[in-house]
Amino acid sequence: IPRTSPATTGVRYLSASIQLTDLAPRVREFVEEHVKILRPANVHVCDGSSEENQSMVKLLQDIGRLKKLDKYENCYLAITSPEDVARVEKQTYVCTTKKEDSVPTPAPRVESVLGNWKDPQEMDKEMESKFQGSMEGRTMYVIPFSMGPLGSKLSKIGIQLTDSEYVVASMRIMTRMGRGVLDVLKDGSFVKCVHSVGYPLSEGQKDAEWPCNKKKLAIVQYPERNEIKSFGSGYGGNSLLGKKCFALRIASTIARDEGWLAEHMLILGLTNPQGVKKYIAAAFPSACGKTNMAMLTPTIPGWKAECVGDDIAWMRFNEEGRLMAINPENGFFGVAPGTNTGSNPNAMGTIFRNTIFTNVASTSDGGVFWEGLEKEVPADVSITSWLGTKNWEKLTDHEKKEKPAAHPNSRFCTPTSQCPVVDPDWEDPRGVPIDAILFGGRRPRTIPLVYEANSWNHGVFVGASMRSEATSAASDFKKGGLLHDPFAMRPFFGYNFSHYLQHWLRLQHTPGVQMPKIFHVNWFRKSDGKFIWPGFGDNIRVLDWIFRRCDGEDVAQSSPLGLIPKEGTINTEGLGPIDMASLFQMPKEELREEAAVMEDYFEKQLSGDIPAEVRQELEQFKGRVDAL
Ligand code: GTP
Ligand code: SPV
Ligand code: MN
Repeated sequence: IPRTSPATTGVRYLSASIQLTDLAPRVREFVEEHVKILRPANVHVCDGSSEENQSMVKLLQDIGRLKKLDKYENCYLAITSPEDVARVEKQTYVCTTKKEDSVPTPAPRVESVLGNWKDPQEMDKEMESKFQGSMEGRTMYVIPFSMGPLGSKLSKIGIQLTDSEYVVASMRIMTRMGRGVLDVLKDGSFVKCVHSVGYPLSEGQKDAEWPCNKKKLAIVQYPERNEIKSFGSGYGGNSLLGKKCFALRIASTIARDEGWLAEHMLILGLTNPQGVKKYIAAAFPSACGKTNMAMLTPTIPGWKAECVGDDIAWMRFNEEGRLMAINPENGFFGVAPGTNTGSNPNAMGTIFRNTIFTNVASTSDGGVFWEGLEKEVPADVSITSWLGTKNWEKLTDHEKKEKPAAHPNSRFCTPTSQCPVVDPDWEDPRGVPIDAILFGGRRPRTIPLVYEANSWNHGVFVGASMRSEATSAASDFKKGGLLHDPFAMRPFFGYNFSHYLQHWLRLQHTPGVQMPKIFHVNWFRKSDGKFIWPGFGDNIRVLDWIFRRCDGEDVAQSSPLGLIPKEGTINTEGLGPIDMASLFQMPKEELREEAAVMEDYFEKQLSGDIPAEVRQELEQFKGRVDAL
């Protein structure tokens, strides 16, 4: 491997404990093949040791990409380019030989909103031209990582090549990474992940503060080959390839073929005052409350909530027919704004050690700040916004709204093991048994606080019909408008959504299985522009009702959408005045509109491929609305 002089590029090399010659043949071949294309100045195989991490973080500080936050223990701040702050759905592709394996066929003259397909060979050519020499003047890091506990039968291994030190340091938090993975892998097969920020350095060229390449962005999944190629972005879901690209897009395809589920879901353990424990999984779209619910602090005395995962669940039936879930991740990549001691004390108890913050504001006492922390920073500190505005605290309220201190999609990247309420079984290689699956989203009107699906088929229809207000987690949409986001998976399907529905419907026919109950929740109902429901820790009141439904208690009554709580069966003790009636109001005209929107969406997006069961559930829903 050619080594340019470190002095010419400013790049410093880390001492390597793993040599290329130590690698198993398949891994070595993958690396060497890409060295020829990417032409890095150096190659470093990550062993995952703390010494390696310390040098990596030192290097990141030397090149100015991380700033140490002196107020905390081993915490750092990264500020990205303002052009590289969220996932990019329009430039995200799934490439399969046949188009219909990736995306459903929409009705004539309708554009699909359920994923972008491209022919794999055509995409290979495009990507190869982007990748030619794209690591010149940089180090290529080789990251062996495991999604799921190392060695669990439910886990899968990937190897990511990257030219971003920020990615290496973040992957060390988000995944189990390093030498141990190579030992488990031996010469087995792995998901091949190639990532470049797309900003090569010629001799003597000064690096960008946050190298990226917006013009040539592409995030590409090849499910038939278990390969991922990502170019041009250093941000979260675009660059930490174990997360959305692997654990959702690639894994959902593997799961289809092997009869399990890879979902955008949190996993939470709940113990009631009688000491009975159940686990639930919940799918809410990006920035709609998964991390918060995963770490919930119950406001009803006697309840305990414990966190298994906050973003992704891999679920598979065991021999006893129980749906067992693992969290394939090792860290939280959580939304910072809104996090505070009131809303999420457990996140606050997690994030001030060994954490990388991205695009939050910093304070003059070496700390961090974001919207929601107003009451938790000392009065005399000055705040520098993520965009570099000094004395941000002195701006007018109007200016503060226009130019928030932290980017709305700013994040913390922190180890799961540090969570004060991490579940004792969160790394159990067998997973935890799931009793209920929740869907939800931001619905200011029409959709009640909670309802239960009438059956598994109805539950699949409920998941398919999900809509939610757009958030800052994806850069392609204006905040606020209602977007379809079936199963909270719209940006993450690795295969045709119509086939995905069939897969979900099929699961109930697996011999001897016990299906979880399905519910829909909505913490975001508004009146006069304000949330009606207090949310956060008070969501335990809804979970308590769900728990009782799982035990078969007679606390539900029918409604057009599904089973809703009988009057007085949601525990509101100690809540103060709350307009429960508004939370459950379902005006006939709004339900009609809801049904019409669903029908239009299915017909336009799935055209002739709407599964019969889903069509039937839609007709039944329309019938129930008409009968009102
Ligand atoms: P991703 O990491 O993007 O997948 O997001 P997420 O689903 O984990 O969302 P998260 O829990 O980070 O919440 C996003 C935003 O929703 C934050 O600003 C929270 O403060 C807010 N939020 C979460 N739960 C509630 C709730 O129960 N009520 C209200 N009103 N807001 C909430
Ligand atoms: C999401 O957008 O759902 C996230 C953040 O969890 S990212 O990793 O950027 O996809
Ligand atoms: Mn997410």
